[in-house]
Amino acid sequence: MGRLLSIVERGGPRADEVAKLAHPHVGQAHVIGITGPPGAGKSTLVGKLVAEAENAGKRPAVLAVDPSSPLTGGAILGDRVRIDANNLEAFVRSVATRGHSGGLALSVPGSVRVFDAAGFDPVIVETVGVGQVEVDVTATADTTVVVANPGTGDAVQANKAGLLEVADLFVVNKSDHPGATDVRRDLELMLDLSHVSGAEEIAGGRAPIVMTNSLDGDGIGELWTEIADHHQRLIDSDRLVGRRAHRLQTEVRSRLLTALEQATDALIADRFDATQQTIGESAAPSELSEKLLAELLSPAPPQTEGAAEPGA
Ligand SMILES: Nc1nc2c(ncn2[C@@H]2O[C@H](COP(=O)(O)OP(=O)(O)O)[C@@H](O)[C@H]2O)c(=O)[nH]1
Ligand SMILES: [Mg+2]
Repeated sequence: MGRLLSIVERGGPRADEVAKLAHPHVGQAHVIGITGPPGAGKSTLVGKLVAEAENAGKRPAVLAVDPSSPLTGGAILGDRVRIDANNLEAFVRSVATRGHSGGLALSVPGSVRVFDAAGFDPVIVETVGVGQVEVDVTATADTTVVVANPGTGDAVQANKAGLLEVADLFVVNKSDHPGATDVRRDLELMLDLSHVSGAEEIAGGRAPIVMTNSLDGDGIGELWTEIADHHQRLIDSDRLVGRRAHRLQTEVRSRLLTALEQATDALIADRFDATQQTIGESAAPSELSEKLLAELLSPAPPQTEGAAEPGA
């Protein structure tokens, strides 16, 4: 598993090969996204959720997308196979966001695919909900849980980061802190005022809010039940299919954007100077980009091999 995930994280043709092999075997895993600001207690919460899933007879895997180093940061360290009392194995993989930039949008769905094909269920993806990439990644989960914690104006931050819209469930973690009920009230107010009910259309209601203490496990059972209920509602209402179609579309879009970016860089390196000479020194940026875009989008010239064929 570790080697497969490394291949996927590096990207390129070998990663595509792994994806092709895995693809026919996916679709069983419930993909759960856990997102929120650094320090909210996501990793601690995920640790407790893993235990809860194992107790329910599941075989969970965790992908922790952590901005700090995978070796030194966070509560979850490196690759680690946990063996619990029931002899079930949870696979934990942590990847740094550093040096990934666009690659993360490809490597995260790629890694989830490998876990899914290998029979892990649920697949829990922990991301820091700050950047657009992270929000995109999280939005591709079946069930998205947004974690807030007391004393940081988190409800407001979550609103700004666009996290209210993607949430299927809210967690106010660190319920042992005095400010926890205030955060809950802030969240309720903001959801009511913004007419955002979370990602799911709930008739006359909003996304559930669960209070947890990830240190002593208080509320984790309730959270697990809410997550399982959400999954069941997705299945019963046929919306799981729609979400997964959307996830596929998002991943293909990321691949196209990455390919276009690479092609653009190559074209600039090869053709910028020549194009400028053709148009003249006074070429405006709009003229240069128009000309280069035409080249970028024009069909590739016929292969010399094929062209030589008729005369041969
Ligand atoms: N008091 C309290 N501390 C918590 C709770 N959950 C996590 N923590 C602590 O908050 C800090 C950040 O936790 P971590 O899981 O690394 O947060 P992450 O950055 O969101 O993954 C750690 O020191 C945890 O021990 C909780 O429910 N109550
Ligand atoms: Mg963490």
